Amino acid sequence: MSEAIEYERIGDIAVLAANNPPVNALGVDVRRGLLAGVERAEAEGAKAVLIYGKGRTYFAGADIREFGKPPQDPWLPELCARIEASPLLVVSSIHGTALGGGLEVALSTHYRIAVPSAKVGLPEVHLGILPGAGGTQRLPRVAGTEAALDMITSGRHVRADEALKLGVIDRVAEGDPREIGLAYVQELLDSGAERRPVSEMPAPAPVDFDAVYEQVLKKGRGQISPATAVRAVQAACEAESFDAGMQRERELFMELMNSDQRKGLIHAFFAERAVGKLPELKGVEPRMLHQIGVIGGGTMGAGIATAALLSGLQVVMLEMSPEAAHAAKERIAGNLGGALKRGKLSQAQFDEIMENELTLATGYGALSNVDLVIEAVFEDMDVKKQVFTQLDAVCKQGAVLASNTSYLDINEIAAVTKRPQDVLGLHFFSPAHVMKLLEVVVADKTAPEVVATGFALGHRLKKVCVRAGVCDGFIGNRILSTYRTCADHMILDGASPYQIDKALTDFGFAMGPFAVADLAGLDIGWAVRKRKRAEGLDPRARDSNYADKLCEAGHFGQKTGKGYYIYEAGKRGGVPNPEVMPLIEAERAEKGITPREFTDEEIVRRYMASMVNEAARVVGEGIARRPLDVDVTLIYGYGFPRYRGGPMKWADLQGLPGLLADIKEWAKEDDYFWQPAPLLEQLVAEGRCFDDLNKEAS
Ligand code: T1G
Repeated sequence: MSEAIEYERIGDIAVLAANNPPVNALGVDVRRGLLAGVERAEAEGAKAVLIYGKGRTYFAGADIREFGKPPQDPWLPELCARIEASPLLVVSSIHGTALGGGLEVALSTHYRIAVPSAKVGLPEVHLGILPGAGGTQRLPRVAGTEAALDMITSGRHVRADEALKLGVIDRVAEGDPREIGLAYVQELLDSGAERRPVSEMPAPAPVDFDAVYEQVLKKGRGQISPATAVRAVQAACEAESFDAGMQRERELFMELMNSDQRKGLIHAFFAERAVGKLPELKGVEPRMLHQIGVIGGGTMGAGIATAALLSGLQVVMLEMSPEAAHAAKERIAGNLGGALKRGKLSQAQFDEIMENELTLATGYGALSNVDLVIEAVFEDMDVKKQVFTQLDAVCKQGAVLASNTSYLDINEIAAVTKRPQDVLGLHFFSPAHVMKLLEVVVADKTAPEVVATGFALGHRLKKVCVRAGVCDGFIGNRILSTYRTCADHMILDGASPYQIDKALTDFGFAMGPFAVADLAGLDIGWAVRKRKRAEGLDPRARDSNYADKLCEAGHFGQKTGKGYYIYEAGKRGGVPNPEVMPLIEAERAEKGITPREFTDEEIVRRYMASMVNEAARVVGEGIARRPLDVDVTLIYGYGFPRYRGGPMKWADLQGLPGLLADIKEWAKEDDYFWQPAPLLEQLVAEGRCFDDLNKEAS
């Protein structure tokens, strides 16, 4: 018997305990152990089988690491069918998270009990596939078609109490999964309970599947797995038999398994876990964090303070006047009010935080005992230097001094202190209590345990942390600046902001670059362009000024009601601002440019090639440790469609040689902007891809 499944007899009951840490994934050894265990129980004349998971959870799903490799017997659907067909009474006892294939195994058993904290779900659509071991056929039979469609297309985890109401599980009981499982099996045996093969239950009632399909497809914004899963559930209702439904599920599952979206989503799943694993942090202990200081209570500072308070940290909010401190407190209260409304916070917790966890201050002395400080003051190097000079004088030995700057040089900031080893960047994304990305910016002298402390703070704030080196814009903003410039070049050459935005939302971005600019504020881009002009632009750079004219007219986007789009109060989204194209046409004329047509395909190709090329530079220079760090940054901070896996995964799937060939072709028209990144040329020359670098680094 495989040690992945431990076999034990307790009287008439055979107990199969999964022992495959960390999450009892249904790898081939587990599947073989389950099959052998059921067969042994039958051969020995047991009356019932209890299946549960040791450690932290019941089966959390198929082993995702097996995807893309030749499948090994027994396949999960066949194993489920074999368990269900057993003449013995087969019962699951669930704790932790019974997800995907885990819930499908549970549904193939005849009864299901769970502890109150257990959750169940079929999250396969988040991996670009659909439940492929009978979940789309069995779940609707126990929970009904609507509930099954909701669970399968959303992939959400369902708590035990809701699962009980839906009929997904039969009993909820406090206690150890093994003990409550044995008691439940004995109760069933004593009462003469019958086997209950779900596959023999009546076919679920159909709904208007075409309407559901269209609605789910639209919501997927280009991701196809949820809508495809609707068709699998439809087969449960309409196929002439359970087996025919299973056949249809298998066909649709294989279609998705072979898709680029599955490759992209699986890559994203592992990348967001790998990104926090850095060899330089192995064995490095972060410093303790109980109280942090935040300097500057504007949108960013208040957001950072909110995230810290929600994580249980005490916060000292430093502002330069009592009025500003009070305004910061109001912003934080407003942010926490959102958590209150969503039920993430109770009123008592809200009051406790506002009365005891948050301290307002107007003097640096209040920061003398904090473990870490994050400054979120005006984006000006002189101002930052003044702040860090004060912090160096006031903060206790060992306090971590962090800047939230989005592009300024952390080395230069650290140099004004006597403790550069304690200085790093913690670049949050606005709103900081909502956006999950945190760039941990490591300066030349930042000590390893300070880096580890930055990651520990980020994880405590439930952020996805990415290590970044020091350069203008770190990882995300540096790449953004390049692909945004590419968009501006296409505007000058003939495309419109509205065509570009639509082409990129059709590609899967949540918003196009111009709608994003309106959201962030056109004054931010304006300040960057002015700064770069002041620093001295390369004469070969194609500078554009049409957007400056919008700002000079006071149009900063959503915050002024007008930018590339015009925004009406209470309405989502905006309509194109008719003042924009005349400004663009005037600049084209001024520059002697004859506009040309762009296809949506060319817009996406150029935009993505510029993103990948700059990302290759960022990886090549060590600003990002691996290509996957760029993927995670763009997915979590810049609305990159997750089902494409990030720009580097997308590039691998497209083929690097073709991208490099395009870049070289475009370099004939503009050899300043389109300079192939050395790393891209090297990988193409060696016949390698970005994922090879991820594997080498792990
Ligand atoms: N397969 C392989 N490894 C897995 C895994 C899985 N299903 N789930 C987690 N891991 C690894 C993960 O990479 C990490 O590894 C460690 O376990 C801890 O995970 C036929 C085909 C269960 C809620 O989609 O949602 O069944 O980094 O850091 O935050 O229809 O893991 O330590 O080396 O996430 O406590 C369906 C995916 C599969 C569940 C736990 N199942 N997993 O979260 O820990 S498809 C899923 C999760 C399927 C069938 C189809 C979460 C979790 P390492 P973690 P966590």
